Amino acid sequence: MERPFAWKTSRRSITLERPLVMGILNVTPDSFSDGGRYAVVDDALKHAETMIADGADIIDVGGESTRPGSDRIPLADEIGRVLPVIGAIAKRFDIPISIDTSRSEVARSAADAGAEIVNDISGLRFDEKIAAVAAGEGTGLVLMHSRGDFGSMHSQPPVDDILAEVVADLRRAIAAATSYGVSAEQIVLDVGIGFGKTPDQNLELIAKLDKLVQEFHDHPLLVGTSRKSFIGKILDNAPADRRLAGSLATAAIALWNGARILRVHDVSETVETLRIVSAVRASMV
Ligand code: 7PJ
Repeated sequence: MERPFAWKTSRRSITLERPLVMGILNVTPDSFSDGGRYAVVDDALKHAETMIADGADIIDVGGESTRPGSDRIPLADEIGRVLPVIGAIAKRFDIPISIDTSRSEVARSAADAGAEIVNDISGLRFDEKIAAVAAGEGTGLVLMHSRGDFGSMHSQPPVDDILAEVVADLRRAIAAATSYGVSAEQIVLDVGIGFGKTPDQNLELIAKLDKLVQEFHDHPLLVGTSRKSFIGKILDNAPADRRLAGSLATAAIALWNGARILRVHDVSETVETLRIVSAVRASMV
């Protein structure tokens, strides 16, 4: 029996009775415009508006790329990129905003500017004080599984039993969050597709997601497969802009296997996919 959940953030309680779509909003310097701050914020607002119209439930704002080969950017640059965008979205729309960061200073500023969820791809490994921010501000907290440090995240030697490793590491992350006073209702877990896993292990985690749902029955699961390279690998090395069908297939399977929140680039297509999966699911009873 699947339990309906609610996710406690600093601004509301988000119901998880139906699957939610988290729309990805990357805020990186715009190489096509003159790079002015106004252009960046304006583009981000338009993108957010489109995703909301398409049915996004949460907007995930990120200023630092964690893709393979990316370098860390200075803290001030990360804050400078995301803060104006978060402020502008929070002022214009009543939609939960999450900040994709693994730095507590960014998390705190973002929360002050209106972000109500902190999405930490390091699961508190890079900066444990993220948990202090989540506890103090009452934000939602996504603890994602990853391996290695920022530079070595995508080149980790594979482990034998990825499921066991994810379970053990997420348990540790929950314990760390709890020790700072973060409550269970604030915490959402994520297997971290593409972070320190082989392509086959990414597939295995999606296939066996139901085991993690059972294991962590107190916490909703978020999954992000959108346009990731393991999809391209199966599809004859399709580039990121040819991975939509693959992304939708994995979103459908993740939902079927118990994921509650899907983090995606293509919101309208994902919303339609999830509606169909939910309809089939509902006909089982
Ligand atoms: C994820 C993320 C993910 C969560 C990124 C990309 C890489 N946050 N941030 N889960 N991936 N929670 O989007 O390709 O899978 S950045």
